[in-house]
Amino acid sequence: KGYHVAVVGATGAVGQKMLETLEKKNFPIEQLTLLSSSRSAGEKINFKGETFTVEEATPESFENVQIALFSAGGSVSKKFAPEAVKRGAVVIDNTSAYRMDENVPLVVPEVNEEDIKNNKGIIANPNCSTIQMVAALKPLQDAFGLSRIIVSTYQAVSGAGTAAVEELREQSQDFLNGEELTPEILPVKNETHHYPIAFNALPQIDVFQENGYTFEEMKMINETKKIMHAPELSVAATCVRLPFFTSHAESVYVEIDQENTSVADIQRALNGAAGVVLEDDPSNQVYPTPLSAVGKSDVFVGRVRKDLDTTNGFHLWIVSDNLLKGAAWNSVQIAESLVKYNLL
Ligand code: 11C
Repeated sequence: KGYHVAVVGATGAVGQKMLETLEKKNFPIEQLTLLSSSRSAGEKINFKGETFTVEEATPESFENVQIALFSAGGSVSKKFAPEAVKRGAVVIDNTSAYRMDENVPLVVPEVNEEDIKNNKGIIANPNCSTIQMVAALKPLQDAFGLSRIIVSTYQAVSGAGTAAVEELREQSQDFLNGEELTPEILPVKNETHHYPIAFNALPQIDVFQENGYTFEEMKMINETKKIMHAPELSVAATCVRLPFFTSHAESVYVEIDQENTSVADIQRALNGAAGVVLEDDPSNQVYPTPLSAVGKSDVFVGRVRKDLDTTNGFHLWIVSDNLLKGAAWNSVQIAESLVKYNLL
């Protein structure tokens, strides 16, 4: 027995990874509907050896759909998610449109899987940089309690979409050829100023908010508190775009509630935790990197160190494929949880 699954934004970077992940994890699908904006309608996509034609999304596209995976931008989710829900589908939304809505569970299955039981038709998939951080920190929250997080990110261009990936590719060649650079996409497509990403670092991901933080930074702050059920947790973030294609890396400082905890205690809590792989052996230069995480579903943690000036602070390095655990895989995991709890 399988389900009628719709993928909205099927031709985008995340949509394609969603289809790859559904296929790879052998999610039970009886019928597949691939949807997009009018721009990409008509494109052909192969799934499990069968060719599907992408259709333009309309409200009627969701008739009889049981699970709708959305990844086509917030405005598409705002327009069509309620239409899908009205027709009986459960929406798993990979945009920021509904994440902070109190009627919408925001879910990373390793952290708060049971929250899906409270869904009213829409379940939100968090921002990629948030997902990998909370997945790695959940075992520490459970074992020791968490009071503070300070994170700096090193984020791949694929987080900004396929146009940003192309911009990095072309700009890198132009830079090495000594040609003049004409940035048009990064840091934010619709902003006034654009800066080169090739051989550079851009301390802006998404638009600035009134408090001086970017929207990406505020997502990490607000989503983390919601997912971890920890409104009192202190969270600060600095989000930076770097010139590599896939996987986000994060330098994270955490303060735990217990004193006298050792690096070995932290490593023990992380080792074997669901979805987390410890790669931490400085004596053999073992630690994760963005390239070593590409194509993998897990969240990798290395460089665990005790802070030298506090009694309860630790530093960690967290890396994961932003298109998989950060987006497609987490969404498919939520779909698996819906099946597991018989919520369809
Ligand atoms: C980036 N984290 O790397 C963003 C992309 O809210 O789902 C994910 C945007 C989102 O630019």
